[in-house]
Amino acid sequence: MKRILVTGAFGQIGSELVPALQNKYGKDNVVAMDINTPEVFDGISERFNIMDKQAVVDCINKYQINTIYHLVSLLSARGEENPSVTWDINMTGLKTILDIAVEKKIQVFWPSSIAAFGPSTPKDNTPQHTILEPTTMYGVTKVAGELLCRYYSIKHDIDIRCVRYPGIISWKQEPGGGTTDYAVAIFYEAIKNGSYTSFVREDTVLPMMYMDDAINGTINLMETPRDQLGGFHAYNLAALSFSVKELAAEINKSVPVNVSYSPDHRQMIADSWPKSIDDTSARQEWGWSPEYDLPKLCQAMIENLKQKIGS
Ligand code: AKB
Repeated sequence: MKRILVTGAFGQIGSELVPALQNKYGKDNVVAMDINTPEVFDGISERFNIMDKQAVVDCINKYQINTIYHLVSLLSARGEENPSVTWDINMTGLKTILDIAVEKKIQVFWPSSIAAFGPSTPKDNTPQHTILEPTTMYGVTKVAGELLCRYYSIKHDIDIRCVRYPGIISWKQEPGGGTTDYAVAIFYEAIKNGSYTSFVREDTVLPMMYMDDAINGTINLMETPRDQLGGFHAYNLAALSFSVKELAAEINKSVPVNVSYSPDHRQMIADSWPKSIDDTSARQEWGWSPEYDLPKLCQAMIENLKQKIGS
């Protein structure tokens, strides 16, 4: 029986992962933890700071947790506002979880990101094994986190699963503090105002993924028998890549949107990341296969957001 803890449960990914896990394993077997929790939530929630190790230990003991999805993280753009805090939250939180996982033999999921790559990484069809020289503190914590997970999985033989998410596009919860946030914000602004000012250039191409694919892939990876995987990998995960101009053109087919461009400091971060990803290992080892292409993604975003915010 799985007894699951999701940290960062009310962020962009957690808000959709928690209901998916509740559906699969039952509401009584999923604990949603975050530093802020909503007043109304259909399930078990716990509110504490990931830096409070005793609170993490108490929660794991209280619910006899055997699986953790550790999602707490400051993202790339916000991370640059206070790199020191970003290091502390992203790395101390992960180390706390890994230390407890060793003691209690807990299975762990931890998200890395395309932010682990940097300007010296090959930009097209970026290989699984390649140069990891990021230029953001968020990226530094992703590379260090991957290495820490690898170390713990070898040294202590704990079961850690890890993917490098691209930008995730979703409608339930807005992302906060990421560089790829423009690819979500454009939908909100198109529906609300018919116009959007992009903080990256129109020719900026980044790897992206619809949330449903991210959730299905994450749960599938965690469900794959360990001996089927070729040792520890932070798996490259691709779905689609497009420029802001191409995204705007696709949205324009159903919702008129006038896009202007005013690149800011986030352009440099976007320029340091790959344009497309080679995810052969994930496809071969655990059957990763995304369903959403650009038209399907835009249709899902527009239909759901129109219902959510009205138009
Ligand atoms: C960000 O933009 O910082 C994140 C990421 C790619 O990890 N969405």
